[in-house]
Amino acid sequence: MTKFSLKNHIIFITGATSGFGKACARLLYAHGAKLILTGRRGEKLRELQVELGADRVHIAELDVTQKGAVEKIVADLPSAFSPITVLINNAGLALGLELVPNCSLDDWEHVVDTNIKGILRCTHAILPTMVANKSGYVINIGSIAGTYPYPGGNVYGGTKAFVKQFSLNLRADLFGTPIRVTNIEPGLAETEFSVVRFKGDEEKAKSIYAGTEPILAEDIAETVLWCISRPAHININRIEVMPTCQAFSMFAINRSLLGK
Ligand code: NDP
Ligand code: 8X3
Repeated sequence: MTKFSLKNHIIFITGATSGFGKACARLLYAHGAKLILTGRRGEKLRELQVELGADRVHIAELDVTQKGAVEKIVADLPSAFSPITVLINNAGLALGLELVPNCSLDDWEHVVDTNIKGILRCTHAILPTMVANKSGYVINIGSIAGTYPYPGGNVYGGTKAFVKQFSLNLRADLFGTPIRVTNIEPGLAETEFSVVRFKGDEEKAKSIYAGTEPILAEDIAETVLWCISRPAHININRIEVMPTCQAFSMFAINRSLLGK
């Protein structure tokens, strides 16, 4: 089978320093794309640029919580890396797994600033050029946590529900244009996600995946590639991806209330 070519694509990835974003960078590069790789950790970006080669990789340190930062990166792009044809809104995080009464407001705000406002900032900065060029694709990385509640998911799940609905609403607003929008919603996946969630506690992070065969970052990169390689008349709205070892559970029922 011939390899799907992304030769004519310039792909902007947020959170390319790790996990899904890094795996997307490797796979999409292998298919011929030019990449704009972003994240806060400049050293990781430079390593990836050295690994892949600077001819088709532009890197830019970006903290998506910073207003105006994306606009500056886009304005400063070398002409060979413009216009952006695919935006992968991947940067995101969860902080903690505490129940609501025990959560930190600072953590909540950080997660909202990254997972919601980060996507808004990138989309607002990059989408208008796609519309003007009548060409483009926005891929958002949501989560099963945006559909299925679980104890400790609270604000993280709320942000991913936002990402899901925003993705669908983008489709509604882009009706009549050829711009495509997809929300990819992974389940249990082993990346740096849990180390970040548990604030550097590697043992606790490891315990999340113990005895499981989780999604790998490369699996999500393949999903992203599959979406981009659909013909132009096909839009994948949402994809929910779980490892086979994960499924749904019963509703919780409190049976201790009788007679109280
Ligand atoms: P990782 O922690 O491995 O990667 C997260 C990436 O996001 C890093 O590259 C990090 O880069 C970047 N990032 C975090 N905060 C910011 C910020 N403020 N500005 C810019 N970049 C930032 O986790 P995953 O690869 O698993 O996560 C990627 C996405 O997938 C997230 O949106 C996550 O919510 C989602 N997801 C993850 C699942 C999982 O189980 N792993 C399942 C479902 C969805 P840096 O630190 O260098 O800034
Ligand atoms: C990450 C998956 O189940 O840890 O989005 O929320 S989960």
